[in-house]
Amino acid sequence: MADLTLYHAAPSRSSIVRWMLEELGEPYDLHVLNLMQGEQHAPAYLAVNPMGKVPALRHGEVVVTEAAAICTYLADAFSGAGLNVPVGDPRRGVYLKWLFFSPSCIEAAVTDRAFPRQEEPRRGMLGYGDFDTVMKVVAQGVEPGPYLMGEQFTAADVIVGSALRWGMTFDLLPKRPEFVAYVGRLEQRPALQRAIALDQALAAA
Ligand SMILES: N[C@@H](CCC(=O)N[C@@H](CS)C(=O)NCC(=O)O)C(=O)O
Repeated sequence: MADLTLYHAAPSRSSIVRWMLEELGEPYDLHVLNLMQGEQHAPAYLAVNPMGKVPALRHGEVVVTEAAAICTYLADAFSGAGLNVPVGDPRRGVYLKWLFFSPSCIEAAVTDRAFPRQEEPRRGMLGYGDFDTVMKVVAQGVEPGPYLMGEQFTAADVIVGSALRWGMTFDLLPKRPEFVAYVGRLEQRPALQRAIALDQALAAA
């Protein structure tokens, strides 16, 4: 039994964490939930994640939920893999910005566009401001490449890259050339290719 257990459904946001685990190369167990059958709302799982959502990660006695938090945690806990920017390094500020930017700005902007509100909220009241500004900021972030932190691939690429891959797959965000080039670079990574293949096999089983 591995020290790490991913509560998972394929494909879903827990696929982001599966990619991260494949990047780390650490052994992990899967606890697969059938979302269609509502297993995420069973009391046993609500004790793990009271939100009734995947992913959740158990590491020994520690339980972490929220994909971005899990990837941040894993990058720090297994820092030998070089996927974090450690405390004390001045680059950590930008690294954390991207880890938070994805769930708080990219995902919020994309889902608001997919499910429009009845009334247009004031820009100043929305944490992400507006969709076009979010896209422009991300494009500026990924354009220099190869990764968000330059030559170093980090957990921030797993998070932001997953949001861009998912968003473009479902036509929820524009296929800007900067996004296509960046996601193309990420898709060359053997760990992402492994995670995709493993999830496809799981979904087909
Ligand atoms: N904020 C969460 C969102 C997780 C989430 O929405 N997961 C979906 C799958 S992609 C889920 O578990 N849906 C099942 C449900 O809500 O019943 C994160 O980023 O980890």
